Amino acid sequence: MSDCIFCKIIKGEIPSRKVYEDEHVYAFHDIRPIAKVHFMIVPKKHVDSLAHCGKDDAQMLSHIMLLAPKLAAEHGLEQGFKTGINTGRGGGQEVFHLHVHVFGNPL
Ligand code: DGP
Repeated sequence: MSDCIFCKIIKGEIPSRKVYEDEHVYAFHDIRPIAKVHFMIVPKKHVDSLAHCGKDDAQMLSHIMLLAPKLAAEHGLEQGFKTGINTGRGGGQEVFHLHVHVFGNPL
């Protein structure tokens, strides 16, 4: 989507602090962190939200969820972390490109 801020970040058109990248996902630090470590894992394919995912997205979703503990541990959160997926205006979603927040404070 041409006017999507996360699509622009994925394409490198807007700078970000990269955490991880592969063929399917891009992860980067949140610009407004709510913990010492706070990054988001984002599918490269534009999907508005979790509520817009279908069966075809199952592999992408599991890939993101399995990456979360790995990337969290690599960022000092091996003792634990929180995840969050804000969905829709009622769920407090601000950026309408699916993303999983991973955040926490290293012990
Ligand atoms: P939400 O849609 O409410 O789940 O959260 C969107 C998050 O995206 C919010 O915590 C702030 C972050 N954010 C918004 N714009 C940018 C940006 O341009 N760069 C980065 N790194 N983060 C952003």
